[in-house]
Amino acid sequence: MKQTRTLIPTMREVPSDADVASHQLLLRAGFLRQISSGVYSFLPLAVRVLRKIEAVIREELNAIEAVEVLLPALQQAEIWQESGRLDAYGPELFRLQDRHARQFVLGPTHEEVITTLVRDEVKSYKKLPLTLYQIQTKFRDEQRPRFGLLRGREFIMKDAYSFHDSKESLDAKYTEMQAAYTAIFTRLGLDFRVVLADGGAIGGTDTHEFMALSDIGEDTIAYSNLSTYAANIEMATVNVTYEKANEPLKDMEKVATPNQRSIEEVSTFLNSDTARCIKTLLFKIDGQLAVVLCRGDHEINAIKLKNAVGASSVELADSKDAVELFACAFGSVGPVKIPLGVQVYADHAIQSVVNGICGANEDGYHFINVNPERDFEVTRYEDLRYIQEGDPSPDGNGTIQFVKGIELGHIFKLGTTYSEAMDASFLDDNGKSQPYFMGCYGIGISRILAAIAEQFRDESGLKWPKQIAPFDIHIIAVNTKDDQQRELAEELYSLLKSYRYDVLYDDRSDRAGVKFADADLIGLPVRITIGKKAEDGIVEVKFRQTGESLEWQKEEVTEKLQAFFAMD
Ligand code: 9G3
Repeated sequence: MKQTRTLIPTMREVPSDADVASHQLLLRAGFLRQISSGVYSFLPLAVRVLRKIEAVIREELNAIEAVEVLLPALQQAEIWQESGRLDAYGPELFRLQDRHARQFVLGPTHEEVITTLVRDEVKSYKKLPLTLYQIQTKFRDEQRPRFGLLRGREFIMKDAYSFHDSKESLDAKYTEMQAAYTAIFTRLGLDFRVVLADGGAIGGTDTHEFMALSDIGEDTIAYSNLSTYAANIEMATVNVTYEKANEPLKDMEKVATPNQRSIEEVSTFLNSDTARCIKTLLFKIDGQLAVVLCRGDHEINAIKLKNAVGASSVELADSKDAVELFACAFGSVGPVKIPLGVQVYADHAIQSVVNGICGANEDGYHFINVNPERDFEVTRYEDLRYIQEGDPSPDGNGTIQFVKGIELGHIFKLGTTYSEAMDASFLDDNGKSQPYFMGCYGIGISRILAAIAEQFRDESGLKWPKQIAPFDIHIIAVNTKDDQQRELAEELYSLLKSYRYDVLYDDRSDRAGVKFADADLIGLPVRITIGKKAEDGIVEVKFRQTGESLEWQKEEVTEKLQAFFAMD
């Protein structure tokens, strides 16, 4: 490709609204342009990278007998009504009407569409298992689109759905898919971790996320420093045996704590420490008010609470609920003498509190020497707190560290949740109607583009791994007015194309400095510069990943390039 014939609008200046380095570079290197918040145009260089990423994904999915389809983005609301999700999702779901005022949504995902298709076309166990996938644009009206492609409102996803006649068949496919994802992310050159995850609104039992490590990742991964344990902090289980302090129980006392609100203030005021405090939170669990306790030095994880009590909705109560129920402000609420019928859920660590401190349900007062069971009831003890750095790893091996990650893939075992909701079933070998067991598996393709740009860059620009670079080689003639330089550049350009390399030839008449700066920004793996030494048939070769520069005779270029691209 000649640069004068394509569209690579590089920019010197750093776009002010680009909030992460990868997004700045993708804009400056002429890969992307934003047309509205969270909506982007992919320019030629970006399309070439997307196609190479998609090729790796297709290879690995086809290898596990997944079959490609292409489903509509425009989905009639009726099937979302059937699955019960039309009202479950709020403003994030793009809704529209057709000319006859019929309701549609722009697909944020495709469980409803694919289940409807398979329900109509696959009725016998003989046709199972069946895994269908697509590479398709998704629409989600994010409240705060940010970080460029990492959180957009229109993005490209590979989504796969598998249908099975048994849990065992689903388990087998899930394992295959997990291995295929590991192969994909490894081949893409990403530094990633597979982590245990929470299924979120979509439910399902096991689910794993594939996280690219990055400081700008929105997810926090809790991993062991000594084992392969890694989990999204949302669901990382806490496996700690708490020692009860062996001090004698003292009589509970009410003490004045004027204007002391937070756990830190109260523990300091009482010359104690946060681990002796009992943090009391009010939650609405399926609309019902409940008291949730954790130690003062811990935080309640609402997702764990939701999963532990099997609720469909869990949210922090607001202060007026506190006043109504406890006649005091949030900061003074405690578990002692609470209104009858209010459930009390406590994190396991509460059992280790001896002579603790808690709110007295009276503004400006706290109880001291409070002891669980003696002074207050607990309905159930559960693992409700966020894991913390330094906690023992749940697998008993090593201690927990945190790292940030960008979620690039997420796989789920849905079981029969969807097929039952949509009455999607097959006839088993006894002729009995059974709901399919289903799995669903997503990869954020446009997100991968941004994650690779985030992981592979330096101060001068992008550094594409060679397996997915938009082009393999960048050819630059230093002075296009010099016949010898231009001729050698064009000779090499056609020679390398005949060797099936993807070649970008900078045939612009700009100054050499501009071309070099652009080449560093764009970040192709190999740059061949034809300059003064053209007369001796010598070219300069620079490798973008390492910055290494060499001089090659023009006759040895193809052989040496072959060696470079053959290395893994
Ligand atoms: C919606 C909206 C946003 C959503 C969903 C539905 C996320 C939704 C979860 C999934 C699950 C899997 C198949 C590929 C892998 C992920 N955001 N999810 O279901 F209506 Cl507005 O998409 N789907």
